[in-house]
Amino acid sequence: MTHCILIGAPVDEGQRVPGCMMGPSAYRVAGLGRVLESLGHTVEDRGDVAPAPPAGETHPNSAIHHLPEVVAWTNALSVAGRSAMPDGMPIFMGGDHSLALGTVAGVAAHAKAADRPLFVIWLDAHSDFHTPETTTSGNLHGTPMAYAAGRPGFAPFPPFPAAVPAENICMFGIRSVDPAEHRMLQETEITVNDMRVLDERGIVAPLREFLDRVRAANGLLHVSLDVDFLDPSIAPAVGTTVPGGATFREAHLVCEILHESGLVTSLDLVELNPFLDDRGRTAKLMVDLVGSMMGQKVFDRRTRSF
Ligand code: B3U
Ligand code: MN
Ligand code: MN
Repeated sequence: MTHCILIGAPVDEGQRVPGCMMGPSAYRVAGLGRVLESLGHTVEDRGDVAPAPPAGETHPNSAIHHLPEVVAWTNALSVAGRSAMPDGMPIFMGGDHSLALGTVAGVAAHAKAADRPLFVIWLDAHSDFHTPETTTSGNLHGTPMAYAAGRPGFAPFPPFPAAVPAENICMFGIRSVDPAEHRMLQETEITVNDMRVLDERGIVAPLREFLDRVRAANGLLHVSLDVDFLDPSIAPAVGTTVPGGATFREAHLVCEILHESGLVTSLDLVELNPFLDDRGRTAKLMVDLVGSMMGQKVFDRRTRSF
């Protein structure tokens, strides 16, 4: 039984398609809390985080938009994440992926204080490995993984508490990487399980390899689930759809294996744009996936087998 702490992060400023601010409400309406309680967990909804007024930071890269707002969210979500970690498992209901600048920072600060290594699984079509210097879209939702990995170039942001070592980062589902991200990723030891890898090897073996490393290191595990990890045919409610995503069955399998590992200690749900949804279908699928990650199963193989 886990104490689940729901934290709303209605961040919309990290990209340009308005609507992610409605994400936390959609998760509540779709019954995220009820599903978790039905699985035997306790649920505490801490409401939506309110950032401080933006302070006016600037950056020489003129493509960047809403920098002061995203810095303010980063500070507020980092505090919310750090203070939730000792009490249970924070589930951050986004909000676009720029919210992970703050959530991973908060979780990393906690991991440092607890003297435990932090591991991150990035379930996403994109690597989100730009820095404010390299982004050409100016959308800061394309930067949080580079911030957490300790890449230089994040001067307007607070210093990241304890960079996540490259060997502790694993990306799944990647199928859209910009040239600058590609160059930077090739300089690191980050595991990039792009769609080519998943098509050839399946999703189970690479996931188990990573989870074995987390277990061996007694690590904390942060999962960042971007809606666009999923194929747009099953999850249309996202601003940047990329064809060729994870299927319904692959996504549930990932979540079930994450549950069985018992290793997940924090979770981001990002990029849901309810304004683009088809009668709540994507919101409901995301809630179902969290259910699988928290113990929902069709058949309990520990007690009976076919
Ligand atoms: N890499 C591109 C596209 C992108 C990243 N994350 C999303 N889209 N959702 C960029 O804008 O940085
Ligand atoms: Mn993303
Ligand atoms: Mn994405």
